[in-house]
Amino acid sequence: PANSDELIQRIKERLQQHGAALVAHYYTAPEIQALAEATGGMVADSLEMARFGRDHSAQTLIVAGVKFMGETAKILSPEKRVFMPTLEATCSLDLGCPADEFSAFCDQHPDRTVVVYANTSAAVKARADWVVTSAIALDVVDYLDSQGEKILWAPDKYLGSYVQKQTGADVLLWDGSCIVHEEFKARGILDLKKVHPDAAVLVHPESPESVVELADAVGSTSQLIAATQRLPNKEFIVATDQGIFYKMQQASPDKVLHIAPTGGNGATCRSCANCPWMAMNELENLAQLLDNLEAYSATCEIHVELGLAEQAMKPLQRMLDFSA
Ligand code: CIZ
Ligand code: SF4
Repeated sequence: PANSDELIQRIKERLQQHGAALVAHYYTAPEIQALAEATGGMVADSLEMARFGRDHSAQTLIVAGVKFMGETAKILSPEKRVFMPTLEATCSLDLGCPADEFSAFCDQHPDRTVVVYANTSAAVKARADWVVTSAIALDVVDYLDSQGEKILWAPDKYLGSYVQKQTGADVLLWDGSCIVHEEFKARGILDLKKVHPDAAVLVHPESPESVVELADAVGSTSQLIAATQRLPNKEFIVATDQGIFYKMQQASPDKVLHIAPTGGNGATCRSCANCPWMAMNELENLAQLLDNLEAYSATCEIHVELGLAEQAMKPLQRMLDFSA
């Protein structure tokens, strides 16, 4: 088998040959994020990935992340070809919100404005009035509340109830969750804080309420990275996917980062707090894909039916305009 130096070299050459740009999510493996950086691509959250892909001159985008991120990139750039190392990389929030059931739920509540998280399929986005990421969920719902609108929120119930509490809006929740974030335990974080009493706690709002309550800062991936620069603490306990440590440590090289425990006993854990679908993005399958894009079109290329893409673009465009 090829060693990783060979794979990295091969990937770099092939990206150049194809004139392709590699965009990677914060939760992918460090070597994938490093490749995106080294080749003029980008490491970002889902919205910034899609925006970067849209604005980049490359006609071929390679998205290292999970499927909804590839779909969003394709919806924003229908004229570009979008490939992923594997289309099997999905997300428990996307899986837990099938478009037909969701559409029926919306039909039962026609008086509510439908707000969906970015972590959803193109078909679910197409049924929504608004798409939001965790970075702007509070601002958008605050705005809708000020307009007197009642909200139907999907799919993440933890993020939804966080948004409901912060804004005071009338929010009806879909029952979905992230299998990574819902495993963080308040008890474990409190135990770890005894060992690191000066550490600030950073929490992604896909985590359970009891964990959010312990946070010194709650926010999206990019907001949590910024918090390590903004807060004076030298140490942090971080409740989000541990893939984020690559960029977080880069942003704050002199700070000490601890992964928040997912068990109840305060023990740190190396294999947990790591999304199994993000981990499907590997040097091997990335290199294979780039060796022959056409051969992998059936298993790795994102297609979103044109009418569906146009429908999904409307709530996405609303979000882009709102955050502009
Ligand atoms: O948990 C995720 O998958 C996140 C934070 C996605 C994103 O970048 O918005
Ligand atoms: Fe989905 Fe959670 Fe994985 Fe993010 S970390 S892709 S929300 S399962």
